[in-house]
Amino acid sequence: AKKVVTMGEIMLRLSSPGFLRFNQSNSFDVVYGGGEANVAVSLANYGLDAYFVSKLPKHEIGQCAVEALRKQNVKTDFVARGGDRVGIYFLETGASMRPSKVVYDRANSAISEAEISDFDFDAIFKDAEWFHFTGITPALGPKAAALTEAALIAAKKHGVTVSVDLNFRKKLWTPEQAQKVMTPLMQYVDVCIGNEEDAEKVLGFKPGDTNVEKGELELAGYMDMFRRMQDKFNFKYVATSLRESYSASDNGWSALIYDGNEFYHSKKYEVRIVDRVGGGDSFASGLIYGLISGKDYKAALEFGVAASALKHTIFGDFNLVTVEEVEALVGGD
Ligand code: KDG
Repeated sequence: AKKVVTMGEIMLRLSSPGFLRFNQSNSFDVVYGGGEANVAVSLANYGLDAYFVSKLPKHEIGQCAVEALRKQNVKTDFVARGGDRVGIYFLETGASMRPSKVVYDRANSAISEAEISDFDFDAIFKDAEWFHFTGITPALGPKAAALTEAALIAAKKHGVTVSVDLNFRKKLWTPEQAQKVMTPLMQYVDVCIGNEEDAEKVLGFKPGDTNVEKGELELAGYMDMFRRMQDKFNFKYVATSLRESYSASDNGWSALIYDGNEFYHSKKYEVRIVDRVGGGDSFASGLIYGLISGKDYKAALEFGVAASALKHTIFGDFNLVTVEEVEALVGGD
């Protein structure tokens, strides 16, 4: 199978059960997740040789995180072991007009303190076809930013295609910091994925003014923004998933891609949300899978948006769906 690589932080996710508020809850549901780990899990579930690169402590909780990946057939050969902390994130799931809440407890996690010398990037990228990273890892601190750049340089040396999910995380850094660190990394990127907020905060791009009411899809504005992004960075593709309403229970869910010449807007799904965390990651992984497996970019986008629509129905960060299940949704009316 084709070799794909993602790099980042996998965290312990502790969520209050059901829709309990944090201060009502006497227990937490335990799963593991993190933007790039979620993508690795999806790609492994689609049958690719998906390697996750990270660093995790040698203790039992670090081991649990490794096993959570292995259980999904993610290859953990390049997970360095050491350091003291597994990052944690607490999740209070929102409902209706009450938004979800996330509290991070991830400072000084093993991956945020990892050294470039913890990894053999020549071995990691040997015979690899694809490398995916996100704007979360460089936000963990200067060491993680340097590690990301080292990985990108190595990936390009090995002729690997690179995708980024810009993934702005306001609790980790400011837009100014994000732009300073992320802009120079765009020279290594072939496929850029990011919504309106990400493009603005991470790269300083805003959708054009389109006079469309807030809450509706501002497609023309996105198109204008994608054109300018592609112009500046020469991406092969720019893509985003699009959420049409801001209510927490019902959402129109579609996606848009630009190939430097033409735009394509996917079919739209009405999703009822069980767990939206990882929705963007499942879109990125579906798009990557589609492109890697030789679909044209429109079909790859349809695969990505269908995969992501399914994710909304699945508890936890990981999108536990097969290629057949996604294809069945793509093929349906
Ligand atoms: O995309 C999902 C992520 O937001 C979630 O897994 C947690 O990685 C995470 C982060 O840093 O926010």
